[in-house]
Amino acid sequence: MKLPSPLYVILDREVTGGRDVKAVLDAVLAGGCRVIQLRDKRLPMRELYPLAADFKARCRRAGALFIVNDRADLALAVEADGLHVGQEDLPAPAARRLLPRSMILGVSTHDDDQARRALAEGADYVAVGSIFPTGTKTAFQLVGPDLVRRVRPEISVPLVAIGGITAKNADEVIEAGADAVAVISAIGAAPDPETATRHLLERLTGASRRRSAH
Ligand code: TZP
Ligand code: MG
Repeated sequence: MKLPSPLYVILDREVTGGRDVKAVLDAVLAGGCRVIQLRDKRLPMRELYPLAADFKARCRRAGALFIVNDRADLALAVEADGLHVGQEDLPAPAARRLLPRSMILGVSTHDDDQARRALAEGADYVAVGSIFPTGTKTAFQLVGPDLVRRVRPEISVPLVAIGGITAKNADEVIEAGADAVAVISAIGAAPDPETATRHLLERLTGASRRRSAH
């Protein structure tokens, strides 16, 4: 599997402020991002389900992947393109058994062993973080771009860096070997999410090009 864009935007209503999260999604898609995750740790499932179904439809129209955070039941119910689980969620092997083979499974990891295990357990992409300090996740584990560098040779699937990544530090993460970066606040909290998406995508594309030229 190859991710369709080097930018993976996670939309979380906790950072999009009072704005309509669907309008923020449309802006991110208009800015060119083609991997979207819906993350919401508070909304009751009765409200989360229609929101996820709407996200799915908007992503489909734009040709973007739609990934659901945490909840395998929701991912299956809306026929999302994928599910993302962390170290405290449904274990990857159980998620893998539950999901159709065509559904993408992403796994968050915070050290070398977890990254290796995620790959062995059938992850279609492996996320590592937090690369930099972040205000979005409480009790994050700071791993630095060095974890990307260390695990890169072993991770044969897309490697996604997450945590505190912005247009200012994204180059460093791509140079370390990430295929993509996942961001929450850099886009979700931006005053103009469409322009912020375009700008971050340009940085990532430029950095990937420079890396392959070496
Ligand atoms: N996992 C590791 S760091 C993080 C998650 C979900 C938060 C990323 O948010 P931001 O705003 O891009 O730093
Ligand atoms: Mg989770």
